Amino acid sequence: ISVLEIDRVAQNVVKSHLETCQYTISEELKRLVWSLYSPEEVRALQSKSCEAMWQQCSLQISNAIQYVVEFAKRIDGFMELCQNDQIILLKAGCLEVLLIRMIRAFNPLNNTVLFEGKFGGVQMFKSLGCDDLIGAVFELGRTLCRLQLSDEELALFTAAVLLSPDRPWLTESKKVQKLQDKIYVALQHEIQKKHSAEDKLSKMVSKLPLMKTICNLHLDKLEFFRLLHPETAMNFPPLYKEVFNSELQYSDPRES
Ligand code: 4D8
Repeated sequence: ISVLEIDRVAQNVVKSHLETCQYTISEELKRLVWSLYSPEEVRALQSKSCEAMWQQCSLQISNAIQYVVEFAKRIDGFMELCQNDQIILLKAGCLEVLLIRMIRAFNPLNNTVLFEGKFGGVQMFKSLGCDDLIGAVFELGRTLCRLQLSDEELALFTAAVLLSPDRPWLTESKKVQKLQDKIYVALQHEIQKKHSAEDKLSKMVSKLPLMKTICNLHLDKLEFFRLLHPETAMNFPPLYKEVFNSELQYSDPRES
């Protein structure tokens, strides 16, 4: 594998990320950091019903997933995988990608995250009744922010996570492995260019288990919520339902 090819991989992935990362102008995000939910607004969010807050969060997640699907489609090689594998990779990886993308919208100085235009802390998610899940998400936000990833590193890391060859039921995991290998080489190369700490990549990879825990916790919470409020869960956004339904069915998140 040549330097030329590594550069091509990096350029494609970074371009795809920048085109699909929602908040393209980081200046815009920096400005938003100053708009915090007021205590009254936080109280209003807290006094929402559990169902209404779940609906609101599933909508936000579903909206963010659309950009992740678009990101995946633009990564060279992804569309050449069989349709079955494309769906498996997206279903398995898109929450992890969202959680990594979250650092762009996370302020570690006051532990707040961007949610519908303003920043707020863990308390604003109180009515979800998922304190452990939210706690873990914010902890991940803090630890990932400490790594101070550049947009290039973020792009390559999310692409590598998406192209994980070890997802269950992949039919061409060798092909996925080859794509991921190239992306990791490009990521290591990018890290070296910036003269960052040598162990930055291993530090990034060491956060993957916490992400997996969060994904499983989210699925558990969703399953429980569905038992308690089946009619609300039925009205969740189609893309959210497709990506996170537990039943193995051949739905295609790229179509929504
Ligand atoms: O760019 O799309 O504006 C989180 C959601 C991020 C969940 C979103 C959320 C993001 C997960 C709302 C609820 C991450 C950005 C905004 C909305 C990802 C929690 C916080 C996107 C990056 C920050 C900024 C609640 C956007 C984890 C769990 C959800 C349940 C349904 C219980």
